[in-house]
Amino acid sequence: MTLNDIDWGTWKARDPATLVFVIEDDKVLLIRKKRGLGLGKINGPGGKLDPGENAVDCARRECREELGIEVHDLECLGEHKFQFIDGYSIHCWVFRTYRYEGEPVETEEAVPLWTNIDQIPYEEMWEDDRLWLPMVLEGRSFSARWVFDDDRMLDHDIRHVEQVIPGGPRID
Ligand code: 6U4
Repeated sequence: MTLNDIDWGTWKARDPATLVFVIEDDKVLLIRKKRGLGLGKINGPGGKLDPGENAVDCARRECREELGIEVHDLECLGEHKFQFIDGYSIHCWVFRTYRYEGEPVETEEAVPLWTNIDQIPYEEMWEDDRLWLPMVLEGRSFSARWVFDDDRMLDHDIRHVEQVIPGGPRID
């Protein structure tokens, strides 16, 4: 299955979701996921939107639930359309911020990992992350589409865009 097998004009994800990258000095706050999709992998905090919730509110809630921090001034820099060959799909908005309150703590969902920006452990992350996380860290906006078979990337494209509008309230 490739990108061309999908009708992107009518594509709608099963789950809208978020990812957040908090930056402080030369470090970025990553997590080791303890449950859910990507269990065991390293990623940014984030997760699926709750009913009625918009992407910014979801991003803030997930940082609170997964790490016990309050994030502010979220800048939406990227948009991912993930299509899995089993039919599942995620539309994920990616945020960056330099402002947060509290100290990240381990929770039932995640272990916090302050990571040097030049030592990101891509080998322990989703296969796509090395292709777009550098853009987030540099503040370059993008829109990307991906086809995955479980956690194996089959096809993708990434475009630079002027602006990314975060998703509105989840209505399903
Ligand atoms: P629950 O149901 O509460 O345990 P939740 O934390 O809402 O789960 P989950 O575990 O379904 O979310 O995972 C969704 C997260 O996975 C989103 O933050 C996006 C992330 N994700 C999925 N595929 C990814 C991929 N290929 N690359 C990536 N993140 C991905 O970097």
